[in-house]
Amino acid sequence: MMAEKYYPMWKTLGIDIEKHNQLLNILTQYYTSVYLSQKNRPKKMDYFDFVVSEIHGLRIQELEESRRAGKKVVGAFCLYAPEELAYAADATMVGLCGGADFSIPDADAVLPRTLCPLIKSFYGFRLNRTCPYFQSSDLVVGETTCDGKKKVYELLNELIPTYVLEIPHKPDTKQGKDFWFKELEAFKAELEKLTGNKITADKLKASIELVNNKRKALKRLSDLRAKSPTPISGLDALLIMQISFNDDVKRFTAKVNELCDELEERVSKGEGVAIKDAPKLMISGCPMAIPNWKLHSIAENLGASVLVEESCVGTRYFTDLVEPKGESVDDLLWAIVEKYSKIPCACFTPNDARIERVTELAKQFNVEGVIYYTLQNCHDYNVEAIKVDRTVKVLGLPMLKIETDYAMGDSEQIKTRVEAFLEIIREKKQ
Ligand code: BJ8
Repeated sequence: MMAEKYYPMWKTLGIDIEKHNQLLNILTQYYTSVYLSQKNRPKKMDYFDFVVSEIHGLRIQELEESRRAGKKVVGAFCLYAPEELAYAADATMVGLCGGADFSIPDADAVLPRTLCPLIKSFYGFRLNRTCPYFQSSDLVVGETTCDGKKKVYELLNELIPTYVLEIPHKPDTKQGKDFWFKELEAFKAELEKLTGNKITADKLKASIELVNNKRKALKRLSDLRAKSPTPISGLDALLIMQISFNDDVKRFTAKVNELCDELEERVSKGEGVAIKDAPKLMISGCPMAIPNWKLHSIAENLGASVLVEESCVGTRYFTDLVEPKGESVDDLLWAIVEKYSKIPCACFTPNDARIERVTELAKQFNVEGVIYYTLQNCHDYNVEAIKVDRTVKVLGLPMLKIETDYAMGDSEQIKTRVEAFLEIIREKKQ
């Protein structure tokens, strides 16, 4: 990216240009070494490479142009932020930065050190003004999923208007659904106030279709990864999922479908990316926001093939669609309630849906091992590993639990552990 041409825009947004340049240099080098060194990538990945190269440039320019035309931008961190409502209010929803170690020292100056890196990372990005998505957002929408996020949103609200959705922790019960319906009504009113636009049934129907189409395209991509040989690397598929939270929805959906056309051709010709007999893995656990590519990169460089992510940056996002059973705004809100209450996040109790999901995915993708990925100090995912491990054992598969942060300091140690894990899978195969 030619960074200089964006300086005036970044300055207007209040970005710390010098610090931001440091971030861009790190990202460019990391991306080049992790992504551009891969062999035999699908040609249609060109688009996604381009999006990454312009993720702080052209995409922000688009958002700023839309803001000048009167549209609002709503930033979010969680799958529980109902993007259908934002689009129905003619706002744009974007994912905010929270996947890099870069901003953590700034957060550490304020927050307790023993917090999950995702939380520290996003708070640090707002403090150090190097995330243009934060700087472009008119409103941030948070959620009461885990305690760490919930409390840090209070502090974030001192820096940028932050609306917090209260999430029922038993979302699949009647009380949970009734509660969530009321929260959606309140959020709808908040969005109407922010944008000055009324959310009508027609608008909501259109936005549900818009987002459903995105989810369908991602599901199509995911299903193609189950083919043998798999036509795309886990790293590339992860990148597409990560970009899905920032790119324009319509364009992104079209580009994912174009990529899937190419992958279908690859499948019909028996062309794949993984080496023959590569151990087939599922990664299950905490979300991996851009540029968190550490685990995929280690596993695939050691000859494994990551076929599926049971994660919010993965199957939890696209497995279910919003399926309206009526035409009124209330009917459509209830359809959103139903869909969102099926997201199996470890913040919920009990979270049996996740256990079922892991089982289904292990079978669909015929995986030979599961790497359980948890961020440090994420109690929900850390504790839920015990139940997932039991389930994976019943399936007769090995599981490796990796607890890590965003720093690269433990890469060698993780590499050694993944190497030993892949050896177990290879021996089992023989
Ligand atoms: S729906 S997984 S995106 S909350 S890793 S910040 S849980 S301490 S991110 Fe998540 Fe929504 Fe759930 Fe998905 Fe807290 Fe854990 Fe950190 Fe986490």
